[in-house]
Amino acid sequence: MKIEADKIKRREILTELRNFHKKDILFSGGKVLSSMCTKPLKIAEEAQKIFKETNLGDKRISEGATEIEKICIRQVGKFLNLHNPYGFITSGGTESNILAIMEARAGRTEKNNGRMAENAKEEIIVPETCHFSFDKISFLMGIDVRKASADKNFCVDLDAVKGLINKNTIAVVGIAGNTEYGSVDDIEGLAQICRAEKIYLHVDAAFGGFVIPFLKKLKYNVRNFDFGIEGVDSIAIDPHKMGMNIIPSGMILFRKEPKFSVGVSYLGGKHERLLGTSPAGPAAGCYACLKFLGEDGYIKIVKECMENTKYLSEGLKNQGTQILNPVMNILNFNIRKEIYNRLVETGWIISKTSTGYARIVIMPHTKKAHIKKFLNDIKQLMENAKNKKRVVDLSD
Ligand code: 0PR
Repeated sequence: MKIEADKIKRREILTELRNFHKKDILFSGGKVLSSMCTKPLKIAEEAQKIFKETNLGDKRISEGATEIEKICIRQVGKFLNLHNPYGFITSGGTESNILAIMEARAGRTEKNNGRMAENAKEEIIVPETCHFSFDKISFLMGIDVRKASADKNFCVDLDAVKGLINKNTIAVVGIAGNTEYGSVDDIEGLAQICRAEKIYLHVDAAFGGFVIPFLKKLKYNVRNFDFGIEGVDSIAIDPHKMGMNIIPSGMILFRKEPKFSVGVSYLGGKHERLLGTSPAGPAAGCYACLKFLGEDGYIKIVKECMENTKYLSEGLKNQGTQILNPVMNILNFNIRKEIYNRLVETGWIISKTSTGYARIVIMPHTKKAHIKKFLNDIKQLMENAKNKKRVVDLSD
C-alpha cells in the first residue's frame, strides 16, 4: 500500500515540476539569442548524475572527484599556456572572480611591494566595461573598485589604468571576452604595468577562455590573454558557457599555489575553496566535455559559432543595419527602439548594452535556421514601419 502511495506521490511531484519547467525557455527552441550558456553535452549530464552525492568540499570522502578536478585544471591549463596550474572548479565566473581578488588580498604583502598602510582601504582597478560581479566584490569584500575608462573598441585604456594605481591597489583586472561586446583588453599592456608595479593581475576570461584559444587555432586575429604572458596571476574561465558543460561550473586557475585558506580541524586540515559544500557533478561534467570534445571538438564548435555570427552580421548589413565588427561570437548592432521592442514582444531573447546597442550572443544552440528567422522578422518589422510611415506621410 505504502509503496503504491509513494509511487503516485512521486509521479504527481514530477508532473508538477514538468509543468513549472514548461514556463522556462529552452535553448533548443532557438529563440534565446543573448545568453552565454547553452544546451550542455549529453555526456556532461550523465557524468553529473554519477557524482550526485559527492562533496568536493570534503576531501576525506571525495578522493576520486578531487582527482577529476585536478585533471580538468591541468587540461584547461594547457589551453591557457600553463603547465603546472593550481586552481578549483567553481560555480561560475562570479565565484572565480571573488576567489581571484581574495587571492590578491592574501598575497598582498608579497605583491604590492608591502606599500599599503595597515588600515587603508584596498583598491582594485577594473575596466569600466567589466562584469557586474566586481560590484558585488566591492560590497562583499569592502574593497574600492576603481573603474578605468574604455577606448572606442570597448577595451580598457592603459593610461587610465596607470592613472588609477596608488599604494592601495592590490589588483588589476583585464577582460578577455567582454560580456557586452566580446572585446579583449590589452592584457600584455596590463601585464607590463603590473610587473613594473608588482601588482596582482587577474584576467576575467569567463566567456572568452573557451573561445580565444580556438580562434587562434582557426587563425583569427585575436589578442593574447593567457599565462603565456608573464605577469598574469590568475584566469577565470567558465565551462558552463562555451565549455559546453552543465550549470553551474566555473574555473579559476592560478599560476602559483594560492595562499588563501582557513583552518578546519574537523575536516582534517585547511579549506581553500570559497564555498563549503561543493558539488562534484560539474567537475565530472567538465571532465566528460574535455575528454569527449578534445581540442578539435572545441575548435569545431567555435568555428560554427563564428560562421553563424558572420551569417547574422552579413544579413544585418544587407538590410542596411549598422553593426560593430565582432571580435568573437558576440554581435552588437544599431536598431530602432520600436523594432527592438517588437522583437522582444514576439519572444526573441535579445538584450541591449549600456551604450544602447542590441547584443546577440551566438552560442552553439543557435543554428542558421534560427538566424534566418530572426533576420526575416527584422526585415518584416522594418517594412511594416516603412509602410506605416508612408501612410502617415500621405495623410500629412
Ligand atoms: N565574467 C564575465 C566576463 C561574464 O560574462 C560573466 C557572466 C561573469 C564573469 C559571471 O559569471 P557567472 O554568471 O557564471 O557567475 N556573463 C553572463 C551575463 O551576465 C552570465 C549569463 C549567462 C547571464 C547566461 C544570462 C544567461 O542566460 O550575461
